[in-house]
Amino acid sequence: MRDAVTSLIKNYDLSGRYLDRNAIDSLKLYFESGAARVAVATLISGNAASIVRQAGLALFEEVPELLRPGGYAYTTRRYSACLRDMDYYLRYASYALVAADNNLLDERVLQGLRETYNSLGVPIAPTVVGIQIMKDMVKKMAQEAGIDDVSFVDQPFDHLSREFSEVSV
Ligand SMILES: CCC1=C(C)/C(=C/C2=NC(=C\c3[nH]c(/C=C4\NC(=O)[C@H](C)[C@H]4CC)c(C)c3CCC(=O)O)/C(CCC(=O)O)=C2C)NC1=O
Repeated sequence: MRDAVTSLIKNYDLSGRYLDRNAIDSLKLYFESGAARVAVATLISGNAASIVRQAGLALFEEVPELLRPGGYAYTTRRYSACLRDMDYYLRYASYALVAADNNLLDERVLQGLRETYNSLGVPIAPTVVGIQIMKDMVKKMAQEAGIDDVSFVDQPFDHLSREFSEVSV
C-alpha cells in the first residue's frame, strides 16, 4: 500500500537520486491539496451511510431491472450485498483520496474483483454507474462545503470505474 509520498520516494530511491525539481513540485502539489483531501474524507466519513443509501436509490431508479425478479439486487440478501459493495467502494475511495494514490485500490479492492463479479453473474456496468453517482454526490458536497477545486475527487472513483470495467470513463 502506497501514498503519494512513498510512491515518489520509492522511485527516486530506486535510481539513487536526490529529490529534484519535479519531485519537489509534485510534493508541493500534494501538500497544498492536503487540507482539501482531509476535508473531503471527513465529509465522506460523516455521511457515508446516507451517501450509500441515496446513491443506491438513484442507481435503482436508473436501472430498475436490478430490483425485479432475476435482477441482481432482487432479494434482501442481494440488495444488501449490493449496498455493502457500494460502501466498500466509498470507504476505499476516501482512503485513496487522503493517500493521493490509487495503489491501495488496486491492492485492496480491485484484485480479483472482476472475476468475482463475473463468476457470480453480478453485472459490472451498473456497479460502475453506482460508483459514478457516489462520485458526483461527494463532489457536490465538497463544493457546498466551500472547496473550490474538487477535481481531485474524481481520481479514485474514476480509477475504480476504469479498472473494474476496462472501459474508459
Ligand atoms: C473490500 C473489497 C471487497 C469487495 C469490493 C467485495 C465485493 C463482493 N461482492 C460480492 C457479492 C455481490 N455483490 C453484489 C452487487 C450488486 N448487485 C447489483 O444489482 C448491483 C449491480 C451491485 C451493487 C452496486 C451482489 C448482488 C452480490 C451477491 C451475489 C450473489 O451472491 O448472488 C462478493 C461475493 C461474496 C459476498 O457475497 O460477500 C464479493 C467478494 N468484497 C470485498 O471484500
